[in-house]
Amino acid sequence: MNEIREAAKAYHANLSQDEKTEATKCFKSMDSDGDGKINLREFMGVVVSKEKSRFDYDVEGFFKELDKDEDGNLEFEDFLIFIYLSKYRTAFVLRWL
Ligand SMILES: [Ca+2]
Ligand SMILES: [Ca+2]
Repeated sequence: MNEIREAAKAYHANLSQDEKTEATKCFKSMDSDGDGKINLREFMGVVVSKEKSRFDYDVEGFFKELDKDEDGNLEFEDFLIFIYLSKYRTAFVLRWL
């Protein structure tokens, strides 16, 4: 996971301002209670409804992998990995899960 984390950070650093805004918007739309973090319930709500075809597996396990500090919430940094993986490494995600 550390290698992917680094890649996701580099990916985010290279995004245009518009794309960064888009990523932030996406994060905020998933954060339905607006506390600046995404908990498992919020994550599952979006992933299971919108990405059912691609994420029809262990969403909870995936969430735990993303949650580096294991506090039960995805911070924006964790969320970037999700964006990065879902955009560019879908095949990898499927294998990993
Ligand atoms: Ca939240
Ligand atoms: Ca966390």
